[in-house]
Amino acid sequence: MAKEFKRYLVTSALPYANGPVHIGHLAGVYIPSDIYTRYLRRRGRDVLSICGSDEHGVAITIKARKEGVSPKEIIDRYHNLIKRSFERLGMSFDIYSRTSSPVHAQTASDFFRKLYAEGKFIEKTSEQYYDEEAQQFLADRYIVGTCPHCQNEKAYGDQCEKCGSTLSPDELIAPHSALSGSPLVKRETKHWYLPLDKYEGFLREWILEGHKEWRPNVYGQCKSWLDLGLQPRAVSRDLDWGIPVPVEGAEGKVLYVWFDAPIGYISATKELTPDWERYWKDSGTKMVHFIGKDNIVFHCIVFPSMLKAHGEYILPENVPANEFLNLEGDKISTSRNWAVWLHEYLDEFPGKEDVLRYVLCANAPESKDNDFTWKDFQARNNNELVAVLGNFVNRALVLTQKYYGGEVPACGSLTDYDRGTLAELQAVKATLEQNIENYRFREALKEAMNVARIGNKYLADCEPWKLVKTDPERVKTILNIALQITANLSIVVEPFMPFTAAKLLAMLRLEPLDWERIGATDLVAAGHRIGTPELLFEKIEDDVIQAQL
Ligand code: B3M
Ligand code: ZN
Repeated sequence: MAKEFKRYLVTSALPYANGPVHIGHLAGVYIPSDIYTRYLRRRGRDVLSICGSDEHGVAITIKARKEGVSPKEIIDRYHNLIKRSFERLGMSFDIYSRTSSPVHAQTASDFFRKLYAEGKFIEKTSEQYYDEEAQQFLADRYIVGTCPHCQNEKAYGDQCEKCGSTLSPDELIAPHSALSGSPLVKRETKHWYLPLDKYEGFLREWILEGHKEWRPNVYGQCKSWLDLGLQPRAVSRDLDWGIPVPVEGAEGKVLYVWFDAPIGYISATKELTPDWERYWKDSGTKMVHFIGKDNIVFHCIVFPSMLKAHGEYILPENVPANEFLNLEGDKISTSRNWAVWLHEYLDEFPGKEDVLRYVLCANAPESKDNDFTWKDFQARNNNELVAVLGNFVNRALVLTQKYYGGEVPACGSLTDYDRGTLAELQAVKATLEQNIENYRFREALKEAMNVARIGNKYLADCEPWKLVKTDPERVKTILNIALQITANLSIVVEPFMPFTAAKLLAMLRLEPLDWERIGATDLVAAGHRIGTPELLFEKIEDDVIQAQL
């Protein structure tokens, strides 16, 4: 029996404030997260959606160095760009914060101090890579070398972007400095380590026994990590950009960005509500982390171990990580500027926010890497959004305007065909809910669009535009049913395409309808006057796609 939860805490991976958001981030993390959150709200659940910019880490200082500006300038530029472009896309976070905020510094420092005071860390002096030319220790992205798994020569000291595997600098082949290119020397330095090996038993029990329902790609990665055996992991770095390690003898050291960033979920919740502890510490909360597959180890192994070590916090109930989205058959890459940037899309395709939300959900890499192509974007817009959803709604509204001056006609006696259509409509709700509750958003979107398919088929089969001469009474029933189906669409599409849902309600001149009313056939009362029909979607022509290519 599924556990009953009193409230929901939905977190979305905090994008690095070192560049814009692209369609890979959206398909992997943010569209699924927003669908889930909007759905929970429509069902009247108590839900908080948390996000914000991840503003520490060497990805930012490398970018600042490359541009000859301060890291502060980089994070302010990209934090604002990302926040604004999420808003324009209709991402409905309850808060979009940032890890350079004072509340976060305090929260992360307190978290570290508690673990430190309770002896949860190992303090160890070791030899770390040092760049004598740049006069600084190197960590993570400051070290580049060849990935031992996939021979990618641009692998970083902490992660290989090509195959997604997590690395340590010693694993890299021919490591050298990303700053000066010079070979590396080793120098002694002290750091604090979280002994992940001590949490193997807990993680085996919690994940491998307790969460067999997690997505196979997530469960599988956790299992292979645990089977490989966990090592202590450094939670501090010799860097000057980040949160200072808040203990004696830690001058010049900051918290490792992957220790600090997940705590950003907690600090953002604190900024959002004084009630934050009810969400983070009460077992009645269902916490779900939306991330990409390269973040699985941090959200399923490292952060849960930190939370367990701290002792006061709940653990995530699910981590539905998506795989990667490629662009035109090639991996999306910020550094190679091979991406569709969200802010550029929004500028070039005004009014087409929902087209992007639709296509990225329909093609989401939920169980395997997937490809975004402009041809497919055009095809889905033209053959699904325009030809099915747009076409059906337009006919229902235009014919109501044309035959009844916009007044909803009364529904007469139903034929068997009508009853069959309405039965199909009534079957949507349960399937739609089941798919969303189980993070199957592609399937859920198909089910929502099924309502448009039902409506489109109904009108095509009944052909009211022919019948109106011979049997006007029958046409009233047909159009009344078509309008009820249109009203149903305004509910079911909202999590996926909020702008379209708003347009539908405006054209029907209705207030937002309750989720529980999906399948009802009395949503639009006879005699109600609808508004002026407008096209929900317009065809995208080849030349527009050519320009993108
Ligand atoms: N800043 C984003 C990434 O790895 C990383 C997520 C942090 S979530 C706490 O692409
Ligand atoms: Zn690799």
